[in-house]
Amino acid sequence: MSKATERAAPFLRQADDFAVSVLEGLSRPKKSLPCRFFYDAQGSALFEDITRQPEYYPTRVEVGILTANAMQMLEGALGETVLVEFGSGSSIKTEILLGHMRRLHAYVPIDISESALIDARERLAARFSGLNIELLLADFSHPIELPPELAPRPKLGFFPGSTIGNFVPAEATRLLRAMRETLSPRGKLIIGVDLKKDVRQLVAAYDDANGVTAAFNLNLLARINHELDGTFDLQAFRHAATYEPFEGRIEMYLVSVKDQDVWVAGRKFHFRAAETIHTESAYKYTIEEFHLIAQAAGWTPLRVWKDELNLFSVHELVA
Ligand code: AVI
Repeated sequence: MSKATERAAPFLRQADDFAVSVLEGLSRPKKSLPCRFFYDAQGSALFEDITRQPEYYPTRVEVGILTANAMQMLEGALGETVLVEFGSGSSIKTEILLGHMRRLHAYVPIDISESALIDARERLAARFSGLNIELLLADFSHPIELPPELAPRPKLGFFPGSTIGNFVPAEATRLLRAMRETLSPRGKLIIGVDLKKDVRQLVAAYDDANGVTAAFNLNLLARINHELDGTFDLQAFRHAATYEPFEGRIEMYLVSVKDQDVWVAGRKFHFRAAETIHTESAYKYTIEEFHLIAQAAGWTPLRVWKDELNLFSVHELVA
């Protein structure tokens, strides 16, 4: 077992968690599946592909904001800081910050995918020679104990991508509180948050013309088929994305195109024609709405950076 795996062992129950969550979610009167299970190898590749679709503005716009403002974002963090990234994945956006950090003590990417962590370390080590990279295999939704030698140093958290939007506001608050705990004392967080905007633009971002988001959504059923002995016919479900203005969120669904039975892990589930499985919510915030959530989690919001079209925001929060 690697050093990273050892540290994270208590958090790594993905396999059991998947079976229990799927059976529980499909047994509800309104069927649902948690979006955290989108990201098997195929799902992660499809997500990367989504970020390259013309309609999916968040990645492109956030990269632009980070590139234009990285120096400012890092003001006051140029000392012996520890950069902690939550759900680091491929660490692509981190390179923008790392390019501007001269006296970084260590970079700590946190992710539940050991292969993503190892790949990212390889790429970053090649580009930033001498960079101290401490992989942390863990679920960032709980407070995480950093290695003791790093804990007392000033810490800069990084949580890009508007992943915070995939949590309902109460969970988002809990998550931000856990991050504050992980980063304390002397913590600061740079976090990407997608903004409310024209409904057509929002829906298009989650229902691209090339059908990549549809394939990403349907891959969840393929994953259930492979890992839980499921019998989902992927042709018998279609992808749907809607914007709920009252909740301020995109909702993604898989819609049964006919009356059908599906078996999962030896249990039978019935789907009526047009019955839905809710697979993801993506909350969109105004600056003020996000400030309230951050404050409820004990953070003090400071600066905010946006693009010219007000599509996306990057916030600076201090503990
Ligand atoms: C990872 N997360 C921020 C993406 C989002 O925009 O909510 C996931 C996604 N789902 C469909 N497209 C992208």
